[in-house]
Amino acid sequence: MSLRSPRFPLLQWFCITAIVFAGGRADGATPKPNVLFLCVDDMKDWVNCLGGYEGQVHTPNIDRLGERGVLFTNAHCASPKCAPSRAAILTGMRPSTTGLYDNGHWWLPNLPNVVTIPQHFRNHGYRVAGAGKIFHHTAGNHPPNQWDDFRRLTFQEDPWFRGVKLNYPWSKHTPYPAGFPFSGVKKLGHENDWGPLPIEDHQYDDAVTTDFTVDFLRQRTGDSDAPFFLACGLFRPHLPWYVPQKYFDKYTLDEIVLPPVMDGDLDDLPAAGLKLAKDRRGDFDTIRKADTWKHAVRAYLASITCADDRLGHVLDALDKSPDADNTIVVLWSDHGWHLGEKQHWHKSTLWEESTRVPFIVCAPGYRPGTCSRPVSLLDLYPTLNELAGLDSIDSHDGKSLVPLLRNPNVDWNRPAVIEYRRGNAAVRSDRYRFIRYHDGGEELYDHETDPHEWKNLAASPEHAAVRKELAGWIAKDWAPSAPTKGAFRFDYKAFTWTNKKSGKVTRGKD
Ligand SMILES: [Ca+2]
Repeated sequence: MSLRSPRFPLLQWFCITAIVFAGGRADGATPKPNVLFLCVDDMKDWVNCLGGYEGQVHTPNIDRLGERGVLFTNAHCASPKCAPSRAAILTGMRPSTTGLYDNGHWWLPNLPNVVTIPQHFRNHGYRVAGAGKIFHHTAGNHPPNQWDDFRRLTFQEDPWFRGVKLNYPWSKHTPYPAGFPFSGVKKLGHENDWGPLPIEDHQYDDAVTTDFTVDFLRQRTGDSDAPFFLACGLFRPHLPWYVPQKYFDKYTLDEIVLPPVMDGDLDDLPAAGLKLAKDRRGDFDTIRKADTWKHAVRAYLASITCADDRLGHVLDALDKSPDADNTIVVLWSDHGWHLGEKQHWHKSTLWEESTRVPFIVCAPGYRPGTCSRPVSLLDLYPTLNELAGLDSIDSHDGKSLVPLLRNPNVDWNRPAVIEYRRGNAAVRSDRYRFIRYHDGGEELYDHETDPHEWKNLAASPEHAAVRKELAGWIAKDWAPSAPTKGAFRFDYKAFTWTNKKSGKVTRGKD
């Protein structure tokens, strides 16, 4: 199968996969489908096939994957921040179930008995490998006992880790390279910087991650291989927006379209909403004062295109491998991003900008299509289980999307629920977004008339029934916040956590 040309090879692919699934292999055994698990970081709906950006964004590879599988156009993260979003996807449980609400939580010492997606596949005889950022990237989030092989990030050439604290105990502090800050905006600091680094393309961490993935696929020889679960987690377009110059060259400043912002948009927000909008606004203020808003948007677009290009290498390698016809491919982003909408910079809000994500499921035997039903990335784990014929897990909060893969227009009365920190949630239905904060503050938006979420209808009597119905989907009980990193002593070489109070040891190595 070629992922490059969408017409004839696709038909061929269906025929082949239909034969594979109907008749099995010559030896009588039904081959398990492989899983290529692709993720990107902080990528909002600004990919061409989702149309979130009002200008031109170059994402030919995500677009071609979207043509091959089911493109979910109303997909949302479980939580709009890296660690809680990824922990929810990979454990199949909402933050309100696990208490993993923020980046300061390690998941394994708090949930020592949980079976994650990679572990579940490993328990079913899969060869499980990964590279890059799958769980949250900081040390301790990719325990070796989850994988047969894992290529971790180093940030070796990336000034980000040269901040106050080291995210990676195995990395070394080195001085900033000449030219830093590359954006020219001094007050933004290391995390918000952008530009090309003075290194070769293949030295960027994401290139190392995709090279690992490509090599894995190239080494596959055919029928005798165990099925694989292969995870490839790209760090871009997460900050800092460091990508090779050629991706910046795809965009000129003249063509950059700034996101639409309405004067007075924040006037009808409750206090908790105002607080989220204001969080880290200083970076946005600095960018505007330096007259670099368009430069920053260009850097974000360049980072999207860079990630897309690297995903293209992986898709090409899959095309050429003996596994091309028997591999489920999924692509997701852990959450979205604000570039000035609602006067906000960064993520960590409950609005569309932070929660809507690219999400594609491409499964052998299922027709391509577009699905506009609201779905959650929490649904990914049960979906993979059903597609691969693995045991389902009762504790999961999501629901298999296989009915939507069969028929993207099937009745689906389940909205997507997004949680951010304890007690704050958004509920996204086909048409509406309802938000309720921990202090009772509420927002309601009608996407049919207000796609930018500018008019809060929470106080509108004619929307009382909608508000009540959507509010019913918010968790009644919220787990207490899990102990944060300070509660444990982590030994990164032995991969053990010792609970400072109880002395209990959790092991991340077999
Ligand atoms: Ca993220």
